[in-house]
Amino acid sequence: MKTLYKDILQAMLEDEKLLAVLIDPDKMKLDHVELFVKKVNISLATHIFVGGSTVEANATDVLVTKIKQFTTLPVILFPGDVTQITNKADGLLFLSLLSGRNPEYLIDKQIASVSKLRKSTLEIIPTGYILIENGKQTAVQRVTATKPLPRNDIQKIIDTAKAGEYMGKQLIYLEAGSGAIQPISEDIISKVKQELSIPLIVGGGIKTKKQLQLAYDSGADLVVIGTAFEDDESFFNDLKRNAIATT
Ligand code: 1GP
Repeated sequence: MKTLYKDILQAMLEDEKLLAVLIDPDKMKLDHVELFVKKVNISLATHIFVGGSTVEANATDVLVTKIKQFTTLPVILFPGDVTQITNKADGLLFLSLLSGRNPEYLIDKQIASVSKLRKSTLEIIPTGYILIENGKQTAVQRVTATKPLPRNDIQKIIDTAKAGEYMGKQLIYLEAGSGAIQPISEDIISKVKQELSIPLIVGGGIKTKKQLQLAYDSGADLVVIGTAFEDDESFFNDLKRNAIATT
């Protein structure tokens, strides 16, 4: 049963906040997966996302197989490329980079993925992916050869997100870029959220519990965190399942 999207939508309607831990196959050592995923299991995380900008072919398949041995959390692919699609995951963010003007990332790679997806059992979730300027060049920017939307052009950001919804995207993902110095601002999150009736994902540069809470308070339905866990796994201690509920 494909209920990933239904569950995200339901969480949004009930104002239950979601957290995805992003695992980059390029950075995660296979012999560390068990320990890492066990920490994820006892944290507030509700999802595991797997993906990266540059990943060796097959690495995602091997990694997802291993992750699935140690968790019952849904594993969703957040692919940087067609080679990162594996049927071992539960779902796939079918991304279209709406902030950029590179047809490769708007439609060509999506077409190239169809032969793989046609046979797969993955739940495919159409997602409008919007990169916002963050003061330094990000991997997404470099790999996709696109410009992010200027962070001070809030109307353009809102209209891009809304256009995504009109196009039929089921999720909008506001991305500051992996390891961003500044996460997406509260102002941008809240203004985009006000216009959308679909769930809003926010990621990039969130490193503290306070920043996580601010993103939620501003209207993020699902927050993605990767680098902060890669840099310091003790961050999981701040995000133990019962810790935030009492604050
Ligand atoms: C990157 O939004 C994700 O695509 C997560 O970013 O690695 O900075 O947490 P961080």
